[in-house]
Amino acid sequence: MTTLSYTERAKHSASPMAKQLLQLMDAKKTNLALSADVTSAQQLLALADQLGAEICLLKTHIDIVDDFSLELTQELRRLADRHQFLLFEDRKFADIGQTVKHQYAGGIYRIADWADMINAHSLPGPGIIQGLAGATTLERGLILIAEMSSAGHLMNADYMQQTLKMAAAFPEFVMGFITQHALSADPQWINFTPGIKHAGRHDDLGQQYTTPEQAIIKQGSDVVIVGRGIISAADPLAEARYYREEAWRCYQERIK
Ligand code: S5P
Repeated sequence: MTTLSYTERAKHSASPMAKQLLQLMDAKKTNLALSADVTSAQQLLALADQLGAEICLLKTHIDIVDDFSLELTQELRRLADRHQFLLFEDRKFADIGQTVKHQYAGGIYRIADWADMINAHSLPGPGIIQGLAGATTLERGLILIAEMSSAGHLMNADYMQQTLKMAAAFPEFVMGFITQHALSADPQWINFTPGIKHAGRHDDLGQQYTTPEQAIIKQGSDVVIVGRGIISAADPLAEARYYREEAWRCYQERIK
């Protein structure tokens, strides 16, 4: 794990989108990502507007929105610009390059047009990265899924190290990893960690939770991704502020 600040690390990164996120986190003083897992456009926009000032990233599952339209994505972009956060579509691509190219740039969702970053499984091999990288000429970033939060996943230590190697071949496009712990001390890689909650150890469907402190200080995570811990709370804004302050305090302590 690295003890450099995000701004220092931006200098080590070959990925323009990683640089942008690292600089944004220090400038805005937030390393909190909101997982806005809601099923209506109105709920998604309301969360983005209400919590936008607290977060560096809004993570979407655009395909769970019942009343999806391209206007929704345009509205999200406007809110991202207004509140200064980036958009991360959690699409978890997992196919051959030729297929993911179309899934990313085309179809109903046209993800490449509006999402700053997306994620993908490394399982199919490097062709998936080449397919995604070649799908758009816009400045975009890719996060590789190295280690999941769910109980019983199949990603062992060897899989994680192979994922790291795969990323190293595409440093301009790959920003880092979805992971529960830092995979290397190399400061260029951003570690994004879902499965974060201060109370409650798991849900009924295999999700396992860890705290911001455990993730950031002990495991070397850089961006904590919080979903139900915020959006299911009685007061989502108060809860988002709590996670923001706690995650920022942990980052400050780590780089001290
Ligand atoms: O390993 C993972 C990877 C991801 S991207 N575990 C996860 O939970 N996620 C996503 O993070 C998941 O799809 C969901 O959108 C979010 C966690 O939500 P929460 O409500 O459990 O915080």
